[in-house]
Amino acid sequence: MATRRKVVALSGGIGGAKLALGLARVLAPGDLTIIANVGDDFEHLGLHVSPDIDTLVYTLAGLANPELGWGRTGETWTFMATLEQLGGPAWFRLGDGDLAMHVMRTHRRAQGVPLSTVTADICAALGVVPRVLPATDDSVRTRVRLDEGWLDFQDWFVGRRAAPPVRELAFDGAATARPLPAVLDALADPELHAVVVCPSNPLISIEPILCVPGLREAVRACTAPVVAVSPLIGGRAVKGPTAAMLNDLGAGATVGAVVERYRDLLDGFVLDEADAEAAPALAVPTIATKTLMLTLADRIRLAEDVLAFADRIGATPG
Ligand code: FO1
Repeated sequence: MATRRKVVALSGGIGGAKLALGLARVLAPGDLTIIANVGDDFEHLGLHVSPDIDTLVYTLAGLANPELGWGRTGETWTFMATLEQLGGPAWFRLGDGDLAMHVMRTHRRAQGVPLSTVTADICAALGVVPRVLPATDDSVRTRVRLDEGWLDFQDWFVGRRAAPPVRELAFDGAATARPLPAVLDALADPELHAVVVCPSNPLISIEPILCVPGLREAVRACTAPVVAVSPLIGGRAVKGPTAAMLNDLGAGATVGAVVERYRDLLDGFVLDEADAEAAPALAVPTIATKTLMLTLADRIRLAEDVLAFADRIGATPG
C-alpha cells in the first residue's frame, strides 16, 4: 500500500540498492529520492563508469543481474570477447547492454551535460520513478592505501578482488566538490519524513557521500528522523568487504563501530535480530529485525520496518 511520505535514502553498492527497491515499492511515486555514491566512479577504456548509480538504476528498473549483483540481466558479452581477442583489458567486465550505458554517459558528459542530468535522463528512459541523484556533479574518487601503496578503488575492489587489507581511505576531489543543489533541497524539504542510510558499506559507499562539503551538515540539520540500517549481521557483511575493512582499519566489525561512524547523524539504528543484544551499549534508539534481503518481499518488509521506526521516532517529542 503506498503511503505519502517524502523519504531521502543514501545508498551505494548492492545492499543499498536492495533497500532502495523496497522503499520504492512502499512509498508513493515521487516520494523517494536516493542520493547515490559516486566514489566508485572511474574512467575505463575512455568511458565514465558509475557503478553505484548503475546498480541503483538497474535494480529500480528491474534490469539488475541477480547473479553478479552488478550490470544488466540477460547480458551478452560480445564486446568483452572481442576486446580480449584484441588484447584489451579483461579485468573489468562490460556487458554489451551495460556498455551502452557507459558510452551514453561518456558521450553526454563530453557535451558538457552534468552527471545528474545524464542520470535523470537514463532513469526516464528506463522507467525508474524514484529520483536518483549523484551526491555531487563534481569528481569524488575513492582511493585506498594498501601496504604496497595507494590504489584507485576499482583497481583494488575488482582488480585485486578487495583482498589486500586497506589501511587508509581517501576521497580525491572531496575538498572542492559541491553537493548537488537538488540533494540539499531534498534534505531541507520541510515535508521530509525520514532520511534512511541504507545497509551499504559505511566506508566506501556512505562516507564518499557524506564527505562532500555541506552534505553531512545537511543531513545533521534535517528535522526528519535519520535512521541507518546495519550493513552487518552477526559481525559479518552480507556481501562485500565491509567487515574485513572495519577490522583492517582497526575499528572492528561490530554494529558499535558502524554506529560510531554515523553517531552525529543518527536518530535510530536498525539492527539485525542476530545483533539485538548489542542494542543497550549503542546509546541510540534501535529496533532489531530481519535485515537479510533475499527476496523482494524481504526488501519491502525491511523498508516498512524502517519507515515505521522513523514514524515512531518522529512522533516522540524531544
Ligand atoms: N565488479 C566486479 O567484481 N567485477 C567486474 O568485472 C565488475 C564490472 C562492473 C561493470 C559495471 C558496473 O557498474 C559495476 C561492475 N562491478 C564489477 C562492480 C563494481 O566494482 C562496483 O564498484 C561494486 O559494485 C561496488 O559498489
